[in-house]
Amino acid sequence: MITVQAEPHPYVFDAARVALLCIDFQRDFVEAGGFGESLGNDVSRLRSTIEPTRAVLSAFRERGLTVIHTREGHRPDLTDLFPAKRDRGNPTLRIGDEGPMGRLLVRGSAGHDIVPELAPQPGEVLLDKPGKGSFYATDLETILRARGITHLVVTGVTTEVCVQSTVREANDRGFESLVLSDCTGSYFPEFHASALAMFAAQGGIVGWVGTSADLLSALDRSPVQTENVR
Ligand code: C5J
Repeated sequence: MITVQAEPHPYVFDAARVALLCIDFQRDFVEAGGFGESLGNDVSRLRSTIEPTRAVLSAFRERGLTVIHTREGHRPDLTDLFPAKRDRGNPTLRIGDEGPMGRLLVRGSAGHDIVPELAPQPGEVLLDKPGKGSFYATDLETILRARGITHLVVTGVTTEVCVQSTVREANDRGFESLVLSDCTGSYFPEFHASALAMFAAQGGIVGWVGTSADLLSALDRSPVQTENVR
């Protein structure tokens, strides 16, 4: 078992039963000209998440552990886009409209891709989702249960939107999540801080919060048995 220093208390997991979740590291959220910027956000605030996440991704890859990437987006005909989602945000530029990186949050557009630094590799799960939570209208739960995954190390953007929805959905389904504070980010530093505080409050009511450095040192201290690990 691997033990990571975390809040509200150490997070303990079996490498054969853990998955790294990389949520929505898409150009549309992280780069200029994408959906995030169309909403008036300063997307440079998310860039600090990339390097620590790249280090965690490398550690999981080196050990042959499960890696899952998600992308938020919609079918080109937008048949999976509720007005309740479409009609929010910038009224002059909406999901599906043409932006500098192609149609905003539409599958197949350049902006929908994951940033090159964190691009999925063959053998890793790539999951497209129409909502904010990664379990909503996807087969994520089936994939996790088929692999015997019980624990999730969570990275991604943005902390208080897709990360928060996913971690809450995971908790309701019985998965134990460690959210990495430096591998998650928000356009609003105060929302990042309060979302993390909420996860770990009340004895970890939603999950654990830790850092990439503490996770990496715990992995280095504990040689992983690669049998049963994908
Ligand atoms: C947002 C996300 N912020 N991936 N999506 O709309 O957090």
